[in-house]
Amino acid sequence: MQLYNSPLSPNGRIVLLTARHLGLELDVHQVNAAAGEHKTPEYLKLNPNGLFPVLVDGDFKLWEANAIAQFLCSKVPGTRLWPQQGRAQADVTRWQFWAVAHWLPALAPFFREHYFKQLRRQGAPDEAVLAAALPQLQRFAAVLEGALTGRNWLAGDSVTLADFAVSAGLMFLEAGKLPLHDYKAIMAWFETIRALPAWAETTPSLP
Ligand SMILES: N[C@@H](CCC(=O)N[C@@H](CS)C(=O)NCC(=O)O)C(=O)O
Repeated sequence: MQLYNSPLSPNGRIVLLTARHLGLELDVHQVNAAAGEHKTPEYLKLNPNGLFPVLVDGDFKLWEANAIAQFLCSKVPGTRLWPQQGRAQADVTRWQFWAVAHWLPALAPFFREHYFKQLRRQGAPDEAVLAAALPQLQRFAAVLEGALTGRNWLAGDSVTLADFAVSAGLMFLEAGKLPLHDYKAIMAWFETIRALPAWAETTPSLP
């Protein structure tokens, strides 16, 4: 299977974490985003959205990171990353949707302003953007903090795709100056995630 990705993509990180945890080898093609490779007609045949990650498995092209993560789990029957029982599976799915709908959009202004702007030499962080983004981040961080209080994992009693979907954006905890350090349960959980071999082995060296 081929994965089209960028090492700086939190969504791509979900796929890399999943593959590594499952012990699946992916042939990773690094998309040259700076050159606009993901907007070329050839790439748009893989993903008409012009985004990464994309998985190619024979004649099957799959985009959306969490769908890819679920698909990878289907290659490893019995994996606890993606439980098959109704409620347990729905619990994991709930966090995957939450991460896409609420969590990553709440984090993104912070890593855009503090990290990507600097990388692209686009000037200083816009304090007005950061101030406007803070209430949403606090709103959803409180939800996550509540869910993790007294628990090691987001869903069930072992690591699942829920943990990967929600933690991936925290790859920019320091570089994006994410204001999450006062959330003790989130920080404790993230330390546990960081200690997983899959996390360490998929950590890019940030330019
Ligand atoms: N919901 C999609 C989001 C994909 C996405 O937004 N990818 C970003 C990287 S994290 C991207 O391709 N950015 C390049 C661009 O916007 O041109 C997924 O989960 O795969």
